[in-house]
Amino acid sequence: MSGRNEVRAFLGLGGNLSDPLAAMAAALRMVDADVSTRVVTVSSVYRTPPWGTVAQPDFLNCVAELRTTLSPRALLELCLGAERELKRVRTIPGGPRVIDVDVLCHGEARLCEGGLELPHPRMLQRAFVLIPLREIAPDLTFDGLGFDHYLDRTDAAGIIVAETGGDWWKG
Ligand code: PH2
Ligand code: MG
Ligand code: MG
Repeated sequence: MSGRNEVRAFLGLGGNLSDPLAAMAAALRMVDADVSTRVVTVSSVYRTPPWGTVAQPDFLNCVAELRTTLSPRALLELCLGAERELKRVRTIPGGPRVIDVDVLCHGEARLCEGGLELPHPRMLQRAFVLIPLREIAPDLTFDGLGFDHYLDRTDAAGIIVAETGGDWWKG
């Protein structure tokens, strides 16, 4: 694929039921298998305390950097397709799940329409996204501010590396 029309995009993955490590690896392989999309860098896997008001098990989380020629909407559909393939069942909002694949950002896209808001509206408040994202893309800024600014305002307590390095998802 020519790199000319490719956009740099980031996904956030997580899960806390069954085997989330296997589910995240399978989801990344599905995304990478799409002809219009390749996974270029994956973070370490982090074990993270549940964020939010639902009492639930710890999560495993990671982020991935992509190159894609898909539109934001088509990339979201690819991610939702991977969730469906992995038999994600939606019960309690924000509650336990086998797999969650969120589009964090898509190039410079800023949009808010029909279930898709970019950059992801809550990513800058969530250490379970910021810590793995800083690991693979420390140069990123949001509204002109880098990771230190946002991480100072989040609670990173209890987040630990569960799988080091970016090759754990390869088959
Ligand atoms: N996802 C949620 C709710 N809370 N907490 C952690 N640690 N990691 C997640 O991925 C997560 C969460 C809903 O998307
Ligand atoms: Mg999510
Ligand atoms: Mg989601």
